[in-house]
This record gives sequence, C-alpha cells and structure tokens, in this order.
Amino acid sequence: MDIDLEFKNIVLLSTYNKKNIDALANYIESSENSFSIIGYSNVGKSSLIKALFAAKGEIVNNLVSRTIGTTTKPIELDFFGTKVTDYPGFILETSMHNQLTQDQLKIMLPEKEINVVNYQLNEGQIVSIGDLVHFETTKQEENLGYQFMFSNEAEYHRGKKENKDLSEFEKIEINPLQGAGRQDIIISGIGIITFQNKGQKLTVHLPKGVSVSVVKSIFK
Ligand SMILES: Nc1nc2c(ncn2[C@@H]2O[C@H](COP(=O)(O)OP(=O)(O)O)[C@@H](O)[C@H]2O)c(=O)[nH]1
Ligand SMILES: [Mg+2]
Repeated sequence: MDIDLEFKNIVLLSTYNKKNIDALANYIESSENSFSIIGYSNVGKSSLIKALFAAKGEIVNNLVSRTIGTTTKPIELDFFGTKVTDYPGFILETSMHNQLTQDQLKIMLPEKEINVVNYQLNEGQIVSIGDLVHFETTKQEENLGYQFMFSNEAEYHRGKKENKDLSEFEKIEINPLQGAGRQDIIISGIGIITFQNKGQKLTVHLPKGVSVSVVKSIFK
C-alpha cells in the first residue's frame, strides 16, 4: 500500500523524560482536528497517550504493555474535547518479533538504553545472541572488532562453529555496501551488528523469514 504522506512539524518527544509532552498536550487540546497515533508496534504510542493525559493530571490505565499486540483495535479517547485514537501497531512480516514467544520478547525487547557489546572474531568462531542470531566471519587480515547492539538481557555466547547446530536456521550471506567504512547490519526487529568493511565475508544465521539489511553506519 502506498500512502502519500507529507511530514510537517516534526517534533522530537520523550515520554520517559517528559520532553515536549506538555507542549504537545496543549497543542492537541486546543486543536480543531482529531488525532491518530500510528506507528510500529512497541515504539511507545500508548505510552505517549498516557503521558499526554498525565500532563493534564489524568490517569489512563491499561493502554501500555511490554508485550506486543496489547492494542488490538483502535481505541478512541476524548482528550479534553479533542478525539485522540490509539491504533494497533504495524509489525513487519519479516521482523524477528513474529518468531518470538512472549517470554523471549520480554528478554529481547530493550527496556533501557542498550550497552554495546564488543567481540573480536576469528574464522571458525561464532557469536550467538539469545540463541536467535548467530554471526560469523571469514579470516581477515587485521584483528577486527564487531559491535553488537541487542537487549541488555540477551545472553551472548562465543564458541566454535563446529559445536553449533544451525540446521534450524536460515544462512544469510551479508552483502556489504561498496567501499570501506563502518556499516550496520540491521536484523529486523531485534538489533544491530556494526562492522568495518575490509572485504571479509560475513554470515548470519537467523530463524527462517527474518530479514536483514545493511546500511552505512548510523553510529559515529
Ligand atoms: N525507554 C523508553 N521506553 C519507553 C518509552 N515509551 C514507552 N516505552 C516502553 O516501550 C514499551 C511499549 O510501549 P507501548 O506504549 O505499549 O508501545 P505501543 O505498542 O507503540 O503502544 C513499554 O514497555 C514501555 O514502557 C520511552 O520514552 N522510553
Ligand atoms: Mg499500544
């Protein structure tokens, strides 16, 4: 589905740090329009609505949860005379989210700012994250480090590839962007692995159907 949307008035918000929440609450309250809160699952749509009400001294319960799919149908709310609708989130078909049990989601969806985990990897070694993502590289001339950004609760293991049964997983060869430089491997819905492109071959093994993309690193 193609939707021709134009962005106007982009405002950065933080529900937890209360950044710009009061201003948005005032804007919505005094507007003649109605408002739809839309976006991917678990990005904080319902929390935002809760914070907007809180900014006006009202408590709304039962909107927010860590589990995906809490908001299952649009919920229309009356924000002091303005209609505000909380929508269910979108989940990409190829997101890891679709593969995880509720218990795994609790571990793999970050609650806090992520601590970057650094590993040097030699050929024949594999780094596994939460037994969901398995990452390996071929021999490289320099000793390169790889940075892993996943939930702080995720368990990491580094071990020999031959000790690992990867038959249940789909093997994906990473195609780096042309040229050297720092690049990010984005594993849909769950995390990022950052690397320096030195011509080494990189492979990830993922549950079947999860997509991977490579972008110029968004990190400095
Ligand atoms: N760190 C952080 N977590 C947030 C923030 N807003 C929401 N969350 C958490 O993200 C999870 C999903 O929030 P929710 O509002 O239900 O997302 P929704 O699926 O988009 O409606 C919950 O565990 C929230 O506590 C925020 O500003 N900062
Ligand atoms: Mg919600």
